Amino acid sequence: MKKTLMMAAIATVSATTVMAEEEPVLNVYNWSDYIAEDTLAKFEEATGIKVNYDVYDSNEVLEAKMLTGNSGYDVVVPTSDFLQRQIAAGAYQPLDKSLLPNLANMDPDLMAGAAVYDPGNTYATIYMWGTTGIGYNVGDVAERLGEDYTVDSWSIIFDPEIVSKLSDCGVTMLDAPTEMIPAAMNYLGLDPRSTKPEDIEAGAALLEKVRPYIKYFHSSQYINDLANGDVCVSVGWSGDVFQAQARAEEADNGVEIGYVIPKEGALQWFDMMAIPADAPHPENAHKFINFIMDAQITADITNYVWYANANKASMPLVDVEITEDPGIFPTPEAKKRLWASVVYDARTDRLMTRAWTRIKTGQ
Ligand code: SPD
Repeated sequence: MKKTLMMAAIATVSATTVMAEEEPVLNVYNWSDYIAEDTLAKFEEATGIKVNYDVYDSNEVLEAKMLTGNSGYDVVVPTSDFLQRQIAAGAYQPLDKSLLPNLANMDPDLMAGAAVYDPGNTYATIYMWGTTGIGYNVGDVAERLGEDYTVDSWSIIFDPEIVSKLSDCGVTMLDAPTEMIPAAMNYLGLDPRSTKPEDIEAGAALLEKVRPYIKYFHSSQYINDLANGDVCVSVGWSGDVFQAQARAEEADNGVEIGYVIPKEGALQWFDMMAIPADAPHPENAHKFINFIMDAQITADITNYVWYANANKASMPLVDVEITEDPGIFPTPEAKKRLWASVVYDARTDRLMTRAWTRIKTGQ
């Protein structure tokens, strides 16, 4: 055998050996409140692979780990705009699509939307998607703004006259600068996708104006707080607000929670499953991603976490109260008012982060 051929043969054998030797362990890092109760147990039972599962509630936290490397995670779930930046930094390995037959279940239109951030869907597939809108306590808002008041506008957050009347029952915002500042820009009639420093500063100035009426900035605490009646208005992620609604119903505590995609529009985002470049168990990672894309498994997750999925084959298995809820699957009319997240360059990112610190600390 020629030397090069022999080397290639050895490489193939050792690669096969490495694959065969992968320990039955998988380290997953996902958003909090984002999986069905039995998903991991079902995966473990089906594959014999033990899952270590950690959670986060911020893209910035995940990004810091991905850009540092050596996270030890095998599957992570960045939002599409952050994913694009992390792909450019070499943080992920391309998916081996031959190991993902369930990709056939995915909705081609939604995957094309995600491909804007990851051409060819090379590095990631959609986990769930949603919108960033307003969760509110129906009774508390009616008490303060009147029975006839309709919650349908960002003015409930961004108009000082209105939000000041709600601050006693608790108004909260996501701790997510790249979502809150564009929402404020949009309310001002500016392009929420603009990266012009003056537009970003205008959005930040509006946030500073309403800052005195905001109880806290946090991206997961509001679920329980809304459900328990401890806060009354939260800028939140669609499914999380619906989970608050479900928890309140379950507790039978008299709290009624609504979710609205404001008439001025809202952010639509995709959360993507990806495998870090240095994942210790890439073969198990592929098994997990393929398992999640099973129609029944995805439907079970959507039915539990109230987030829209991009798995066309799962739709008949998703509860009708979910598929027909316009807060979860927006109507074609509402879809026209959604904007897609922007991938910010380092300069704009710094500008946003600095403005955000100023807004949060009130300095
Ligand atoms: N509890 C799950 C929250 C998922 C939120 N995804 C982040 C979207 C960022 N735009």
